[in-house]
Amino acid sequence: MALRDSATGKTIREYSIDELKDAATLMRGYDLLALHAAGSGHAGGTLSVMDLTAALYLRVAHHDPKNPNWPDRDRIIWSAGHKAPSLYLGLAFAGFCPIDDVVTLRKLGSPFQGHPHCLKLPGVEVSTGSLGQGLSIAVGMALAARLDDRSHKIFCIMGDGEQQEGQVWEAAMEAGHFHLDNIVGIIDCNRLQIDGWVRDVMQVEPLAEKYSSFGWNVLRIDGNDMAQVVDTLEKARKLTGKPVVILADTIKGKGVSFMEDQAGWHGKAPNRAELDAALKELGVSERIPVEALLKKALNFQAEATRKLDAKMPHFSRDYWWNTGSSMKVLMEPNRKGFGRALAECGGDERVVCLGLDISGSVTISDFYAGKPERARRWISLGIAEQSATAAAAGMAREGKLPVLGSYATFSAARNLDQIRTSICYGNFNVLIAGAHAGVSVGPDGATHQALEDLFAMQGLPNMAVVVPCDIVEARKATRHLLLDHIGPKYIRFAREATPIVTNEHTPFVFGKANVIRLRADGDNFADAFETRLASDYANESEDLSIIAIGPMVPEAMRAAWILKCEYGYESRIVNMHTLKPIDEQAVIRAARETGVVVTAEEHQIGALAGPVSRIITSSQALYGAHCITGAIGVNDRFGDTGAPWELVKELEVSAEHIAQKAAQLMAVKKGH
Ligand SMILES: Cc1ncc(C[n+]2csc(CCOP(=O)(O)OP(=O)(O)O)c2C)c(N)n1
Repeated sequence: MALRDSATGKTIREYSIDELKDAATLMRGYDLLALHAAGSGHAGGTLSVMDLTAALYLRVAHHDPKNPNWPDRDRIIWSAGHKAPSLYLGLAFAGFCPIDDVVTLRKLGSPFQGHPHCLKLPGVEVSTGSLGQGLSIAVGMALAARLDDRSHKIFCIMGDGEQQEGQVWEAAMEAGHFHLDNIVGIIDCNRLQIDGWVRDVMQVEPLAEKYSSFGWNVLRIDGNDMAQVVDTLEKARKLTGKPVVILADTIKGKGVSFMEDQAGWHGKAPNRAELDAALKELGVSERIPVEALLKKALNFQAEATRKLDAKMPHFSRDYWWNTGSSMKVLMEPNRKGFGRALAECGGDERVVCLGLDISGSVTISDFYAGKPERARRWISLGIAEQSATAAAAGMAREGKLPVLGSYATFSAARNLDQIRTSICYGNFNVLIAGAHAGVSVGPDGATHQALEDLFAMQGLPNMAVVVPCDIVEARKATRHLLLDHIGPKYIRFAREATPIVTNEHTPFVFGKANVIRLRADGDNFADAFETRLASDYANESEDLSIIAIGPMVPEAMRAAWILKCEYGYESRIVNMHTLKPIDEQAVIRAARETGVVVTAEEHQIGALAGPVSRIITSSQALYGAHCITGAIGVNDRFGDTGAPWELVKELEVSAEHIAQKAAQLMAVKKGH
């Protein structure tokens, strides 16, 4: 029986099947409430897996909430990290943490991060979020248990779409090879993934035959039938000689009729009306203190906001986006510029877009939306970034123009060796989109925030790297890279809406920076600036330069406004949209003509600061010249869970931080 007192070995509480059913229903209610309070999260998959969660945490697994690191506890790994709220509710109902606290889900500073973080919450075994890694971790834990002569079990919860990741099968082979009978894999077979039905995106069945041929015991059950779930988990504990996998057939969105079997509810949170309807249908409206918990969430948020604002650099007034009556700006996500360009240029018969099960939100699906004649050239490869990358190389070798994209962590990090060896080494013509990059994917948390991708991409020979500053530039850059640039190419963009600061007439020349100058503030933020190609720009002997990439360009423009209003300083903003090949002349001129250079990147410091520093320190044209430099970016830390604009502040990549740094450097310059 679960829930043990690790000191005495006694069972803390015995749950009957009916009590477990009831707990699972209540957990579903708390889950939806937490998602509603967060405003984001994964409803479908957390509901489908809730019966398994309740059975595991409250009855089958041996663990002690008072002693989360008890060496003989069973380990539960959530390879499907996006189902984190189910994990949190399993822990909370078992007594590891207060149930009410889960309502702070996905808020800045909450231990209930968008994806599980083992350093933030006791009872979370490992941090997950990048699909396909959990079973390998289970293999490692199982081998360690064997070396230590311990008899605990390692449960690993996965999704059926997740089975598309090749790493799952490497781990399955290892577990079979080593006869790791201390592993119990659990697959939440709800038959849906993000882009639709698993069978349509990339068939994974027959899973029973696959696991069995890899040397596993296979048990197939109705994963929403509590009696079967408990029976099977208890049986799995006892089987010896081979690892066990439980194929649990479930319904995505289980328990809420309008969410059941709906792909659209994969990554969505209910609004208030939907929450009320769901709680009513679950029959838990009266059992959950909804209003009190929503108030708790609001208070938690208010405190997080207060702390964050206290940490921000302060000026004589508020310059934040759209807070004043003038300098108004429109915002749209850069990713939409990528999608628009694919829609416009996709008529070229060589273009082939590869789906990685996140097609709508990265906008790659715009390529074929409303254009059935392109359906043949839209090829879904499922959640399999590594194979897709090498497949793209194969297509390029045959004269195609492949495009692939996902969260930048998955399209430019997980598959790095494939990009390096299969694509770049052969100089193949492949366009890779690093979507949702930087902090813009906020509440998903650090696992999903690519803050390192540019190091690798710009470090690869033959690779061109472009980081557009807004939706308009993203469209121009995509068009250029796709049709005019031959070779490996990487475009990086954000998910959140960011300011639109260029227009159709703004120059965009690959490899050539733009210089942006504040002319006069007015009603419209973008109109207050003038932009020229850096090579056409005549020196105005500004006080300082800010060299920026991507969404940091609008921040740099806002910093220039702050610096002008607060100190009277004139700033030269250099939009270095093409990070590689970098415009060396624009850097040399900024350093020589202004003597102060601040770099600004929404990335670990160095992707931009590194090349700029190299140019400043090693260009003959600057020998003997004075230049004071500073860098704004993420300072050697992981991201966090929080709203995107909160993270801009938390990770110190706002205009205010740029302005503060520039003012410090100006004080040094004046002291010379
Ligand atoms: C390596 C990786 N690629 C892509 C994603 C984005 N992603 C999150 S959930 C998901 C779909 C998962 O489908 P499935 O395993 O069937 O889970 P369920 O439907 O039960 O939520 C994807 C593609 C990710 N988290 N990790």
